[in-house]
Amino acid sequence: MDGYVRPIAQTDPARPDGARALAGGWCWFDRVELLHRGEPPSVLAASELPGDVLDRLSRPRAPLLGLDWTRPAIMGVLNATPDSFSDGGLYAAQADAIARARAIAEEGADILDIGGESTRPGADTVPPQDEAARVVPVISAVAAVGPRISIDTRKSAVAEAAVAAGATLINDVSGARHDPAILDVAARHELPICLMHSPEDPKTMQQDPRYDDVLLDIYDHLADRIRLAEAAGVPRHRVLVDPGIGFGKTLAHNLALLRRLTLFHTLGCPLLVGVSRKSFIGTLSGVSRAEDRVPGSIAAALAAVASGAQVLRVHDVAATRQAVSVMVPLMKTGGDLG
Ligand code: HH2
Repeated sequence: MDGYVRPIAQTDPARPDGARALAGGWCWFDRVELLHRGEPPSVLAASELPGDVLDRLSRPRAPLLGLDWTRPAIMGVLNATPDSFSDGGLYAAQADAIARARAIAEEGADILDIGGESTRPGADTVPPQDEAARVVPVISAVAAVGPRISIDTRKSAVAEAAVAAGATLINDVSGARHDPAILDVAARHELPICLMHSPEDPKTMQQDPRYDDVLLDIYDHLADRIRLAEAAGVPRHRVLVDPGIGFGKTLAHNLALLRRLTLFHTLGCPLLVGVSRKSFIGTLSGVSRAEDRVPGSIAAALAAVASGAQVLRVHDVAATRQAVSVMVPLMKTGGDLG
């Protein structure tokens, strides 16, 4: 089909005839926005879409790791790094990291995302053996605690070591650009992988980022990364996609992506979004300390839920969980999730 198709997500209990569930989840749509580069958008009835496009937008996403996507999943962040932007240094000592992982599990995280390399703007890259030494003992210690473990890494050797220690999801902020062999690790172990958009180099990514059309450029980029994953033996149903909020993006870029987030459902993969404590929240609210940005983070997370995002990556698990547990029943129409 010519152009980019963006479902217009709704959560009202009154659904017109012909409304379809968005990705089988809690939102529905009966109209889509049609986007073309350099042209004004137009709105079209969903019934006018070709059958395959409508099917990809409405079909429930395949369950992964026991998550069936009937409610948003919460991914709690654990940075086993000395320099992450919001909690760097706090959990660098392994005992502290392990205690924090247990606390995140108790707060109700569905997934625990453990990282040993900061990807904040300007961060230096960490040798794979140092990164593995930070994360593997933590993964081994918490693998039995409860939530699924995700390894936040750009490196195949770290992913391999993390999987051996008990990680069952790979979260690659470079979208397999930094080390494409990471796709082979996911393929070989038949594990899901999250492919995020970010510019090539985190060190320079915030220096005047530019796009022709941020939404469509990132959509095309992720579509390419999925094709690469499929070629490496990772089927589309095992790929999660993430537009990479805050990675090589200005405030205007982040807002453009979050406002039209539903476009990414057209890729046919579960959508993961990380807004937690990020600097755009500080810019919008005037709150400079990252740990004080919890209310703004929750507002942005709930906006992502209203766009049908299946996974929220957050630092404040208990607070987000409470917000989501109130939001979801307000959107659902008495068990009719169809
Ligand atoms: N954001 C960060 C790290 N990993 N992964 C995904 N899939 N999506 C994100 O938005 C994302 C991510 C950055 O946040 P944080 O982990 O707190 O900081 P740092 O990279 O400095 O460790």
